[in-house]
Amino acid sequence: MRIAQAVTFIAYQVLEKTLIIIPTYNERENIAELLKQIGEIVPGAHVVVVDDRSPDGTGEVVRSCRGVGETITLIERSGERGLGNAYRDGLRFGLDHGYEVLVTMDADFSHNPLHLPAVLEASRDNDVVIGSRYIRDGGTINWRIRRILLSWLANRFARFILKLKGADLTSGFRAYRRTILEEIKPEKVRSNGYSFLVETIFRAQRKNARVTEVPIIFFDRTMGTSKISRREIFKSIFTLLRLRCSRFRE
Ligand SMILES: Nc1nc2c(ncn2[C@@H]2O[C@H](COP(=O)(O)OP(=O)(O)OP(=O)(O)O)[C@@H](O)[C@H]2O)c(=O)[nH]1
Ligand SMILES: [Mg+2]
Repeated sequence: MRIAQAVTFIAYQVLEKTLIIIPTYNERENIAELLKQIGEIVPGAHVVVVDDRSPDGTGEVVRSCRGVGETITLIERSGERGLGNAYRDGLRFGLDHGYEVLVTMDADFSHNPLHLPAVLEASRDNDVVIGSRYIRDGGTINWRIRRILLSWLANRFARFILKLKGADLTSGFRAYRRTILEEIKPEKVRSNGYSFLVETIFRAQRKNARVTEVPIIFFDRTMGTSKISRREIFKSIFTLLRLRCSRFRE
């Protein structure tokens, strides 16, 4: 299946300059295998790993992977750690290097690289594509009840407070066309955690972006450690309220 998909995508990848952005913090058990699979599934795509100087040596592992310096770039961030900061730097890198389609995905195999072809296909005529757990044919496997509830609540809350359209507004598996990112301007997205994802959709919707969802099956991580904290959850609630009250026009 993988090879068939790869062949289908070779022609497409030649036409569209695609960058896959992977934020990492302590993902040494996952990152090498993920990079290998991405290389097989979408051989024409480039990858940037945005690592926050993970203490477990994720950066070292990336440096030893095949393709580094050619199709794979490692950004080692300094300064304040955070998922939002990593997304911002990765997206900025993609815009500065002329990529047309910029994909974000997690390093822990929750986002199966086999979904990449469908996500990229949908990005041809959409500004933002969300890999969605909550539409027909999407789903979650292995998720603890606490995470299911949290995710459900976060989505409900975002839809209700910000009037956003979409079933899975907190999914980090996405593709953006460069034109919409140029309008949104990643550095203007202020959130620095998981709410970065909600804020980008909020801003995209304000720009009348074409947003679509494609189904994904989300696997809970089996290796490495979780970074979502109670503090992060409270910060996300605050972010939604901040966005609701904001009157920015950009
Ligand atoms: N660069 C960077 N990456 C991060 C940071 N926090 C999380 N990540 C990465 O962002 C992606 C999503 O984080 P996860 O920890 O998997 O978050 P989650 O999926 O909500 O929760 P779990 O899967 O239960 O851990 C993974 O690739 C992480 O390595 C951070 O502070 N900096
Ligand atoms: Mg995860």
